[in-house]
Formats: sequence, structure tokens, C-alpha cells
Amino acid sequence: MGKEKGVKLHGMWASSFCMRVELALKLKGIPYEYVEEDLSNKSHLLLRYNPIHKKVPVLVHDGRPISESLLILEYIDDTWKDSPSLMPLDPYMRARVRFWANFYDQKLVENCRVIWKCKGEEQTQAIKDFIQNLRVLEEGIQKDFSGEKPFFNGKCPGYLDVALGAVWCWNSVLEEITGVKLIDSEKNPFMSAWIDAFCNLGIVKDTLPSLDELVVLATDLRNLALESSVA
Ligand SMILES: N[C@@H](CCC(=O)N[C@@H](CS)C(=O)NCC(=O)O)C(=O)O
Repeated sequence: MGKEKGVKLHGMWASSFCMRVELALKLKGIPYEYVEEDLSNKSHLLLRYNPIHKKVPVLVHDGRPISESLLILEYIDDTWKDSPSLMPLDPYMRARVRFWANFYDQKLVENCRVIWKCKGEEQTQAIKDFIQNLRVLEEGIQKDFSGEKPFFNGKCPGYLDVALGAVWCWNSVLEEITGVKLIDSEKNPFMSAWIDAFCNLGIVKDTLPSLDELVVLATDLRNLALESSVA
């Protein structure tokens, strides 16, 4: 490691965590090479670059690997300083965007995982928890960023927009699979207006996979998970 030059992203087409990194690279105008990983047969390079978690995304910059999508976003912003900043300049607001991105990953992503892979009472409870956590997120973000429009970062999307926006499409995937409404534009007007603006960006349209493709994959993976839970 260390001799190779340039930027490479080891990813998987349907991974929202990888979409975060792709969106950040595109927003900052950083050229990169994309390496698609087969997660059922991970490459030796992926295992070497991310021996602890063995997960995508991994960003390799001049031969040095960085894993964990939120950390990669910060690395990109810290390294390529000539392009518009993804992070707010004010240290307090930097702390707030990190807080909400972590809250999203720790609470809502976990609720989504249960909604996706489980059924019955476990799934029903996770749906309730998701709706409750979404309320907390919406109220908190609105308080912190109500002056910034249409994005939390102002006129251009930043770290928190990318961190949440890339993962948000899975909410629609889960709604399709479960038939349950998770996001309601009347109950969640602030987040609904924000995600509409985000999804209207050309970069986002070009980067995120289609809902139909995600629904097919997510349905297959859900069926596998349910089969193995009864086996
Ligand atoms: N916290 C990690 C999560 C990454 C993650 O869960 N990646 C999944 C794909 S969406 C993965 O590589 N899974 C392979 C595995 O678990 O073996 C991040 O933010 O980068």
C-alpha cells in the first residue's frame, strides 16, 4: 500500500453508504475510479483495505485506504479544500451535523434493517420506532438548520445532506416492500421538502440507483433473511 496514485472507490451499486461517497466526490469535482465489489465473494483488495469490518465503501487515496462512509466524507472535505466545503465552517455546527448523521446511522438505519429483514411484532415495533426517531430527527434538524434552504448546508448540499440523502431512498424501498407509509409529507413537511430538493439535483439523479432495481434486490435479500430465520 502507499505507492499507487489517485482515488479509487471500492463500492457496491446498491449500497447507500457508497452513494454517500460517490456524491461527495462528484460534488467536490474529484475524479475517481470505481471498483464494483461482489459482497458474496469479496476481493482480496477489499479484505486487505478493510480487514476489520470487511465492508464497502473503501476509499483508496494514493494507495491509502479509508473506511466508514461518514469518516470518508470528512476525509474528502479535509483533503480537497479548493472545492466548496461540505462541512459547515463553525465548529459548533460541525458538531451538530456529525451528531445528526450519527443519530441517523445509529437509530434510523438500524430501524430500517429490522423493518427490512424481519416480520410480525418485531417489524411492527421497528416501524413505530422509526416514525418516533424520524420525528426527533426532523424536530432537531429543523431547530439547527431552519435558516438554511433548500439544504441543511444552504444553497448547495453538504455533509449532512449527503449523509442522509443517499440513504433516504431506502425508505421508499421499504415502503414498497412492506406496504407501510414511513414518511408522510403532511407529518414530515420539513424533511419532505428537503428530500424533494435533494432528489431533483442532477448529480443525485445520475448517482442513485433506480427504485425498481433496489426493490428487486431488497425483496430477494428479505426473502433470504426470512428463510434463514425459520431454518
Ligand atoms: N458503517 C458503515 C456501513 C457499511 C456497510 O454496511 N456496508 C455494507 C454494504 S451496504 C457491506 O459492505 N456489507 C458487507 C458485509 O456486511 O459483509 C459505513 O458507513 O460505511
